[in-house]
Amino acid sequence: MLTLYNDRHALHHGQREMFRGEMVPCFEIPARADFVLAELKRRGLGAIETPAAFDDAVIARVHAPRYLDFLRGAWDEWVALDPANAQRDAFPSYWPIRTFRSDVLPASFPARMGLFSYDAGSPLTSGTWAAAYAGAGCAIVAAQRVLAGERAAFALTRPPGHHAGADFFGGYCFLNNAAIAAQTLRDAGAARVAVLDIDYHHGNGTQAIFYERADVLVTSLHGDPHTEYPYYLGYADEQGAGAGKGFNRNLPLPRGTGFEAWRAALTDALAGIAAFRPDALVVSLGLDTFAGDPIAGFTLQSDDYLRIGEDLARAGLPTVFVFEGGYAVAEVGVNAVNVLEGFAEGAG
Ligand code: 6XA
Ligand code: ZN
Repeated sequence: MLTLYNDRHALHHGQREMFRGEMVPCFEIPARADFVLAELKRRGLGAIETPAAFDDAVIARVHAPRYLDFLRGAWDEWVALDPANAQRDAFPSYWPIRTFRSDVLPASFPARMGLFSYDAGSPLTSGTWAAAYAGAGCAIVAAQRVLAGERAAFALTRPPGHHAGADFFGGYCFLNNAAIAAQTLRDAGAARVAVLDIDYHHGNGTQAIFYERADVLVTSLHGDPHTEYPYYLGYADEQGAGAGKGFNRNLPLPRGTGFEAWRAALTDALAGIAAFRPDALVVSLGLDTFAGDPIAGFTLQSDDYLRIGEDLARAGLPTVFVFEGGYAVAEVGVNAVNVLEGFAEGAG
């Protein structure tokens, strides 16, 4: 399988994140992608290419211009507040929760930091924009290559993307790579695109971006938001709105769910996707469903990921895989590549 990769991902390197009242070392680290890359090479799973140049117009079709302006300049504004900030990652401190205005763009950088985010767990670093932009490029080119005839392609990107909304970051995500891949497919002629999110966490950003659209079906399997991040979205009764009514599907599962029940939900998800008759599939490939994941609660084993790949291949669709979460760093390479290999073998 073709992989699109850019080593600029490593420019995003958060030091610490807020976790239950203390600053702890970041879980979302460059080594995650390094392990996946090394495993791809070790198993010789196909060509690994770095997009040279790409048309970035689709990014502004997914994300709001004022958010993109903010992200591009955020690090310089952070350092302009205090030169000592060059040594510290940027975090929001204030958020415009209910009753506050979000239509006004405050001049204050810390105020805009909160306007464009929803948690304190997502450090913004000197290289965040460069890494996220290069990652979006991998997603765009992966989608283009699939349209050009590849059966599947893998965008090996970080930071991840599925929590990022049209105008906010959070959950380690800044640009929504899966949404960007789906929009690329749509713009190039795919009439209907399905996004299937199999990360442990609900892809609230992807859901929100497509919530009122009937051309992109978003289906997500994830830990029940009653107890699991991102808590405030991802419930089964969220089925889309307006023209998008019926085109969003959430399958929350209790913490502790093992592969048998998880796979039954995947079968259910794939049946819904087949009924939608999409022209292409985007898979938000999170590996934090693994039993050994430090911040999640399902109990999948490494071999299970081969079966997942085989199940996905049976959908018979041109498929773009986009890397999302997965923090058992030593195993994330094997688990990710197991999905891709299972898919490649299943696709025959
Ligand atoms: C809160 C947990 C963020 C979850 C990130 C993730 N700091 N999302 O893996 O898929
Ligand atoms: Zn996750």
